[in-house]
Amino acid sequence: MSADSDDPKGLEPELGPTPAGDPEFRPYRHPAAGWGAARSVGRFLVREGAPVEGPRAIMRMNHENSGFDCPGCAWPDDTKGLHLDICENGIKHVTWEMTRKRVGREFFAAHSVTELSGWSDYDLENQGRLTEPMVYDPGSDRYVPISWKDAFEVVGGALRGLDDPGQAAFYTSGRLGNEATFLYQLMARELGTNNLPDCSNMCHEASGRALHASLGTGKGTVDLKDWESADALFILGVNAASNAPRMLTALAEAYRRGARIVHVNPMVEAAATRTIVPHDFVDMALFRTTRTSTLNLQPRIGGDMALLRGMAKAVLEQSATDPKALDREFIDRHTTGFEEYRALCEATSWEEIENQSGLTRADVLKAARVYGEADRSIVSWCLGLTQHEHGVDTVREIVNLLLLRGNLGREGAGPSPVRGHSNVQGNRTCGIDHRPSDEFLDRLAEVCGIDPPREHGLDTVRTIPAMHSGEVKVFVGMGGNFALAAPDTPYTYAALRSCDLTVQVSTKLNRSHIVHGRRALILPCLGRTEKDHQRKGVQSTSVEDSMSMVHLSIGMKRPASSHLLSEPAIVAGMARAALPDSATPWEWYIEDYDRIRDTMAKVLDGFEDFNRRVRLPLGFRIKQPARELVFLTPSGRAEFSSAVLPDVVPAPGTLALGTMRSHDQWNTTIYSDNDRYRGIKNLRTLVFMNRADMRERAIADMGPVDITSTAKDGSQRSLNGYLAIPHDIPRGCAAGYMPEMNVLCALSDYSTQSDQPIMKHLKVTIVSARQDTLSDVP
Ligand SMILES: Nc1nc2c(c(=O)[nH]1)N[C@H]1C(S)=C(S)[C@@H](COP(=O)(O)OP(=O)(O)OC[C@H]3O[C@@H](n4cnc5c(=O)[nH]c(N)nc54)[C@H](O)[C@@H]3O)O[C@H]1N2
Ligand SMILES: Nc1nc2c(c(=O)[nH]1)N[C@H]1C(S)=C(S)[C@@H](COP(=O)(O)OP(=O)(O)OC[C@H]3O[C@@H](n4cnc5c(=O)[nH]c(N)nc54)[C@H](O)[C@@H]3O)O[C@H]1N2
Ligand SMILES: [Mo]
Repeated sequence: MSADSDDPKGLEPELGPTPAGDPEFRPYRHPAAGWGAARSVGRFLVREGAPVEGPRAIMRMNHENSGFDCPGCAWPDDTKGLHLDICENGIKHVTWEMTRKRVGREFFAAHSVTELSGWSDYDLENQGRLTEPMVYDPGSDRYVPISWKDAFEVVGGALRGLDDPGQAAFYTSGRLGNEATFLYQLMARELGTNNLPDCSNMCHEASGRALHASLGTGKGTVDLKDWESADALFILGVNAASNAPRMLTALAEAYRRGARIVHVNPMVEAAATRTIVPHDFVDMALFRTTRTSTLNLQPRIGGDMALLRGMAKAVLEQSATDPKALDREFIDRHTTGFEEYRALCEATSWEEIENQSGLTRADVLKAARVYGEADRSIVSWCLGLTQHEHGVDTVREIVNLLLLRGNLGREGAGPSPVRGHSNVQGNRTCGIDHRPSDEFLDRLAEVCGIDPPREHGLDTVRTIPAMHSGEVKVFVGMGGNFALAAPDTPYTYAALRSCDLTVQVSTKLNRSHIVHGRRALILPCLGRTEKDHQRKGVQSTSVEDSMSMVHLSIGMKRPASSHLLSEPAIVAGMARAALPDSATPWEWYIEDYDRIRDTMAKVLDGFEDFNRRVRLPLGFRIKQPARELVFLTPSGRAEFSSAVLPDVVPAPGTLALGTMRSHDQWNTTIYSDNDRYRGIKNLRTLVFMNRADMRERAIADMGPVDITSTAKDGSQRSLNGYLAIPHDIPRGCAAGYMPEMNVLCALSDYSTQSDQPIMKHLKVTIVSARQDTLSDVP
């Protein structure tokens, strides 16, 4: 199941037909990005009423020191002063925030919450920006206005009234800037809890834990410069054209300079074909496309670890005759566990590798050859690798492979996870962690004069049953849309509804406002594009991208309403009400965010001289010890792992189903029901299947199907009446959209390695709905 070409001048991507593939399938009518993207953006700007302001704001996006950071993905900003370092989805994201539409008190007066619960998620968000704080009034079943002071008192009163601070949970969605993040965790810890679930618990927890165990720090080690000098790029489990579109530029540039690019994904996504580089005006004008792939491999869902093991095995076999195949000096000087790992690779048979990866040995060897021939390799990955039972082992296998050839701590080489939300990495750096280290807590205690709890707190999957059982009574959501993002939708709804108080700090109306606790608050905040005026003038916040660059983001737009507060100010307001005797100068911090940064500089590693360095062009890079070949592991070395391959082959009659995003959505925010690169229009209730799997089940193209998942504990969940779409995906695999498919994800099905919900590998049966109905007829 591969397609490759070593001919750099080749014009047509050689992508199929493949043994697993579908010879009738040709979805890639458009190259990624380019004019299709431009058209889509144009329509979107008009729809959101921002045809003039939108473009003006976009020109200020991701500019060193003078603009705001794109609130979209966490791909780093261009380092060469690119003037249009933007993408279709970033533009949609910004425009969605800048919409002219408003949800004011009249809206809430006109619609009861019961009525709104019948609205679609699209319709809820599409009402526009929230404008003032609202509180749920059970008598009228409506949200009614409340002053900020009273709203803070509701939160403060509820938190003060708890028997134990562990009865509160503070969720963070990865958009929150560093300064608000720091204050938020300080508030939780001053109250006395580490209950800090975050979206990272569903996202890259596996990457953090794996990199920590292997290299001593939980982040990637490379930056964009390294991407520019790698000889080989391996891209695993990322739909880059939709979810990290600015990566396309890096891929196109890599292709042009002759680098090899290997995509590993059960689905051949648009980024694995060709692109029109959106800021390259000559390309745009001439419709000139650049290839972004030299080899595509389509493993089965969960088959990546076997592929990586096979590549390592091939490198080790090669080393019997070619001493340069391994970097022995690096292995001896910087690593431990090599002999054990070598023995494990030898003991893993090719038959097992083929069976578990779903790839032929010849295909695995092709990837191994690219790796073996490259002096500098980068391996990059996203959710296709992490949201699995064995996500940690798989990411550690990436590191194993890199270590074999010393692909670490030098230019153009290393591990490079693609993070999700624009500041999800910064959230963790600045203290959002339900398992904080003692060193961090010691520094926090010393600098901030608090006595933080040492006991670990609740993560996302543990917060939900705790709310359900009444153990957690107050839920605060700092952004995000917990009700829909979390697994097991009906159970999560029931959990939120069991709370005494739910508080959502948000920019737009969403399901988490409609599915609420006995008491509920909506606290509307400024968006990242908006000017944040405080006593000492206009404030900026900082964010950290996927590659550990920290830089400032300054809003430039007039706020959507004069009643909005900034996120730091909302945290401070809640904290002051909850902690009336607090010694923390909450109000003083809000007057000038430089003061927050001065405190952060004393608490956080790598933030020395924060206020000055964050104002440098492009900001500063947090030092990555592993990059300097300093390993903060127990052995002081990079540690090979030796995990046996998991069995990922679906049981007879079942399929492995992965949930993922369409091109036109941002997590739980759906911009439209289209998925352009996969050739889908106006449909989300679908499941992509291999045509042979469909035939075997007598499912017609676009035929209605019922999907039933079976959890580890044997419980079952179903979605009915979905439409089956034949797609180029290996046999035994299926895919559909989150968040709708969270109905199929059992809360109890989280990885024992990472505690992440297993959102990319559901065990399902799919039957033709018609056939099912017929079988019910006596
Ligand atoms: N426009 C846009 N951008 C986004 C987001 C968004 O919703 N919209 N979300 C942001 C967030 S929070 C995140 S975390 C990232 C998510 O970015 P992605 O990880 O790209 O997100 P998904 O859509 O879940 O896509 C997962 C990809 O993994 C593949 N895959 C599934 N199972 C496997 C497997 O077993 N092995 C391999 N190799 N591949 C597999 C799927 O085919 C798909 O291409 O994007 C961020 N950027
Ligand atoms: N089945 C399945 N489920 C998944 C995933 C999957 O792949 N499959 N992916 C998981 C992943 S990776 C993630 S990250 C989570 C996402 O989980 P979340 O981060 O919780 O969800 P989002 O959809 O990003 O949140 C959207 C809401 O954020 C609010 N918002 C937008 N901008 C701002 C802002 O500037 N400030 C504040 N305070 N609020 C703002 C708006 O009200 C909007 O409605 O979903 C997870 N769920
Ligand atoms: Mo994410």
